[in-house]
Amino acid sequence: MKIYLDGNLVEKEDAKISVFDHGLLYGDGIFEGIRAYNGRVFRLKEHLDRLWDSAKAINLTIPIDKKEMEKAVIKTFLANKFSEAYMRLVVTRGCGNLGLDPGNCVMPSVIIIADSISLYSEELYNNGMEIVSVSIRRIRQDSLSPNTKSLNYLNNILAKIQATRSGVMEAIMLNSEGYVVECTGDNIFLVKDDILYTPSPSDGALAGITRGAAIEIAKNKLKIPVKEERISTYDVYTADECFLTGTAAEIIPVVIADSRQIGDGKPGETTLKLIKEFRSLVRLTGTPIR
Ligand code: PXG
Repeated sequence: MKIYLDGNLVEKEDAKISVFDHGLLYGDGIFEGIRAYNGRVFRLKEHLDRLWDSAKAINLTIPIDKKEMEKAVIKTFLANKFSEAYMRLVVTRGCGNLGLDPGNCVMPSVIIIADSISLYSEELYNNGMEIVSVSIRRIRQDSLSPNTKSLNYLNNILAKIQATRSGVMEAIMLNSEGYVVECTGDNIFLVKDDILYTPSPSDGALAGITRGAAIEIAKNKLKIPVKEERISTYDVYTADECFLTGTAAEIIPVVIADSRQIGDGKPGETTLKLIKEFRSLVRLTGTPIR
C-alpha cells in the first residue's frame, strides 16, 4: 500500500508523522472521506470544496492548491492499482510545541490514504438496520461548527460507543435543542406520505455529499418533493421509511429506531429506488482516473 505524505508516495510502514503534530496532540486538522467506483472518483470537486471550507473554518492554510490536491488524489489511487477505493484525505496543523497555539506549527501535513471500506454487511442493506438515540448531543454551532470535518470526532465517537454498548450499530444524534440532526457518520432521511425529509445543515447536520446526491435523485429522477426541516424522534418513529447516507455507508435502510418498527419493518420502496439509482450514479459519473 502506498500512502501520499507531503508530496511523496511512501510505503505504509514509512507513512509516519511526528508526535508533535497538533493533529495528534489536539485533533487540530481536517479530513475528507472520498470514494472511487469503477475507475472514477465520486464528486471529487465537492469533497475538495468541503475540505477547503473546513480549512477556512479552522483558519488553516492547505499548503497545496485544489488542482494539486486533485492530482495527488489520482496519483495515490493509481499507485495502489485499485478500481474501487475509499480514500481518506487528512490535513493536520503540523508540528509545533506542546502549547495549543497553532502559530507555533511550522507546516501543515497532507496525507492521502487509499484503502477499502465496508461498514455494514450486505444483510443490513437487504433487511435494514437498527438505530438508537443517545444522550450525547451533537456539538453546538457556537462551540465548533458541526459542518467542519475536523480531526476532533470525539463527540461522534462517544455517541457511537453509547450505541454499540446498547447493542446497536449506529446512533441518532440530537442537537442541543432536542431535534434529530444526523447519525455519527451518516445523514438521516425520512419518507412520510411520499415526501422526503432531512434535517438541514443549519440545525447541525453535515452537508453530506451522499446526502446531496440522494436529494438530487429524489427530486430529479423519482420526482418526489424534498423538505429540509426540523425533525424529532417522534417523526422518526412515525415515518413510513427511514435511511442513512454517507460516503462509507452509501444509502442504508433503517427499520428500527429506539425499539419502534419503522413502517412495515422492511426497507421502503422509495429507499430501495434511491439505492438503485445511487448505485448507477456512482458507477457512471465522477472524475475519471487516468
Ligand atoms: N455526518 C457526519 C458527521 C459525517 O462525518 C456524514 C454525515 C456523511 O457525509 P458524506 O459526505 O460522506 O455523505 C459524515 C461523513 C465512518 C465515517 O466510519 C464516516 C464519515 C467520516 C469518517 C468516518 O462511518 N462520514
